[in-house]
Amino acid sequence: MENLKFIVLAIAAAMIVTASCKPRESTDLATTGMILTKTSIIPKPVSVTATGEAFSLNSKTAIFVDAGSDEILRTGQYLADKLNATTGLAISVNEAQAEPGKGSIFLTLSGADQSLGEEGYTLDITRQKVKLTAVNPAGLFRGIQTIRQIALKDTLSAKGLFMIPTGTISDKPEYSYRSMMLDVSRHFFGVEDVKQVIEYLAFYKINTFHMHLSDDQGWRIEIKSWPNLTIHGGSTQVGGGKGGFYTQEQYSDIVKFAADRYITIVPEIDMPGHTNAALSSYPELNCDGKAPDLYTGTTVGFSSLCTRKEITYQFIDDVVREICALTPGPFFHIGGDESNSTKVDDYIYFVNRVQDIVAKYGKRVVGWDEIALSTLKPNSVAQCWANEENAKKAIAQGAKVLMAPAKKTYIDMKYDSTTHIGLHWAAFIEVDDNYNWDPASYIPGVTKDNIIGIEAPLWAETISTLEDIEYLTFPRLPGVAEIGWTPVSLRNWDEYKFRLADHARFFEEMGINYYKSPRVPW
Ligand code: IFG
Repeated sequence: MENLKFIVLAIAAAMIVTASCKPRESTDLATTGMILTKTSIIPKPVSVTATGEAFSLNSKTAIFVDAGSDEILRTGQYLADKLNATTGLAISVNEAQAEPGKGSIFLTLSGADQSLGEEGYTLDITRQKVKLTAVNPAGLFRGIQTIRQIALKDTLSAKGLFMIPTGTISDKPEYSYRSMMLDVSRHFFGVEDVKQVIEYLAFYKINTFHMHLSDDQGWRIEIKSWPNLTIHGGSTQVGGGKGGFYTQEQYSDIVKFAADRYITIVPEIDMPGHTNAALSSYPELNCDGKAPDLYTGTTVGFSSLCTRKEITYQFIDDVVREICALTPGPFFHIGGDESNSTKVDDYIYFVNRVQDIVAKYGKRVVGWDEIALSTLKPNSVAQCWANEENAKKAIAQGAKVLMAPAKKTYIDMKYDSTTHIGLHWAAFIEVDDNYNWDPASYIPGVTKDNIIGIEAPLWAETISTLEDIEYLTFPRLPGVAEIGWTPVSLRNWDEYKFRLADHARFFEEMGINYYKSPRVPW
């Protein structure tokens, strides 16, 4: 009897959603008729064609994946776990022996549109089934985030029915490097907090997580050949708290957690400036052989490694070697910012040598834009944060630029003068300020071809908890994700703000402590 009742209910639900079968161009999927389920996908997909019906996600739904791939099976399980957590259903994951039938969600690499590239995907939703096709498992994972954003609770959910509006989505990113940085030096954040941040990044199709692992106030990654870096250099933080650090095992755990979400870790060892924690750990690293005290303030620019001492380069070689051995991603970030206590010639000499060390361990150099003063390796990346001339110097040398202009992307900036945490030396950055710009036209002479991507740095002078991270990160991060993913021709604040307002449901479902900006029509 239960079964019959369920079937009648499911048919009724599908009938209610009258089919306006004429496909119509739409920025989102939406059903028509009695139940209006409109989706608000962020980042906005490149192409969405709605057909106005609904796929009923319910207790009969099953996920099928290409057979024979543990990686795709794991990706399917990720989707099942997320949908089951949201819906309370118990959706199973199965290896498809043939094309799955009615009521299935099918993840497959066969028949993919190759033009969608590494992370692109196609989502075909009919009343009968949902088919997610991609060239790579990474594309399947990005498409899964779209499914998560359109499988919405609605009036029928109490009865275990979730209507996914039908249509076709074809999607791929504008930029290949879409990133957030977390400063874990000024204040240390443990593995669980870092994993939670990575989980948020996955939901918005961000694919890179830059960890600022060392600075004046703390060294946060165990280096076995220089143990005092963490024993001493990791023992405090801004304000004098107990600090902390990641063992190499914990760092590897973070790297794997990120990789399972197709997110690349970019480790940063900031040098030659921002190095008081290292200098305090080893007297021999200092030009005068004397180790300074640990530092728990927030001024910058006072420290420098001793650029003309050979032991400095032995130290860097050991550090870079050990971290690169734990980092599968292609990038190593050498910092290079605010080396105000390093003579320019010494700085240039230093950065040239450090680039050779990073290249020796098979990684591409990333550095803050000042590194453009040196002779950049052809495949290096200058992270534009403060000096537009440096960005031009970098591209003149054939390097790429990672756009992170402080006035637009620094999410440690206060939203406005009333924000209880954050800084405002660059600007107050409200949600619309953070969204309303185009990396490809921000600096005259720096065009889309010069730009590898975009990053939102979160510096930690004034934050010390996951709630603080969430408050400054949301709701600005979704906008940064959209700038990195969606063609600028499809972006418009007056349309985006309504989609962002609809994402409050996700922030609340995920327990995110977000800032309810007055600029957003929540
Ligand atoms: N600039 C410093 C950071 C941090 C930041 C706070 C860069 C590259 C100001 N360097 O941004 O260490 O102090 O907003």
